[in-house]
Amino acid sequence: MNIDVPDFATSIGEQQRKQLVEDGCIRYGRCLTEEQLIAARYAYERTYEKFDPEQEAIYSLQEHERVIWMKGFWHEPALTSIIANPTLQAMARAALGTDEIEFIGSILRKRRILDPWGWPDANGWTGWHSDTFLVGDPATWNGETIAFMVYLDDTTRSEGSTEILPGTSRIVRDNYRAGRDRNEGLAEIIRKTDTSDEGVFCEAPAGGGMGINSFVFHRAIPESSGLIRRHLTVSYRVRGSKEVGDGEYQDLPEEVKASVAASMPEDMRDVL
Ligand SMILES: O=C(O)CCC(=O)C(=O)O
Repeated sequence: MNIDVPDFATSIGEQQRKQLVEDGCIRYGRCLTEEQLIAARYAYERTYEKFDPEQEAIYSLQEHERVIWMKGFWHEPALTSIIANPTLQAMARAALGTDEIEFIGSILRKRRILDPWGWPDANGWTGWHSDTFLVGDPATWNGETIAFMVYLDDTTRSEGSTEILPGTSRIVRDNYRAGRDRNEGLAEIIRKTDTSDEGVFCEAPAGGGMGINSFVFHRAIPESSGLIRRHLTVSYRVRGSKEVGDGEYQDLPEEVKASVAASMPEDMRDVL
């Protein structure tokens, strides 16, 4: 596995900072201890055990994916405490170019793996997209968002790791700032990548994962292992930036926020 940030890093080197800003993607080694990882896996399973698509807190983004927003697991400290993770926070500060960051929200995801699937099952959609919906108005733009997937199991291409399109973060960010069509100039890159095996795949060990900014083109690839890819996504933005992101943490009642804070060491709560 090609990892860009070593296990349990608490600071980010210049090379990695540049990669985060320019490529908009990083693969990191373990940031959870074995004990934290085991606790998180059981909390994940408890959360999905209660899965109910009718509940407000829990819904599905796509046919083959069940997404649980933080409202569905705020009472699980093994999951909420990951917001305080020193490696994630160091990478978020480097990616966003400031120490003044804030937590936006967190989700759990589970793919349905009842049958192998491929792009034809997605009505021909190749899956490529960026998350620019998370970025504020370019006129008042003062930041962007970074989302980390923390893997609960070793994740390779066989488990359908995310694939990114190198170079697209810079192109989409420049288009965005210049007020052009955000996807201008990407068709050729997508065409080439879709016909080659040369993609950049975000493989990482259990307790590690990957981070992507809001601009980089990425997609989830079909899995072949028949194993569920279990992960938690944790997102941050520049503090005080326009109301961007899912607004989900900000929407939680104060008593819930207090409980989330209580799951984190006191000196790591300033992202809340
Ligand atoms: O599940 C993945 O690998 C990609 C997730 C994704 O596309 C997104 O969060 O926008």
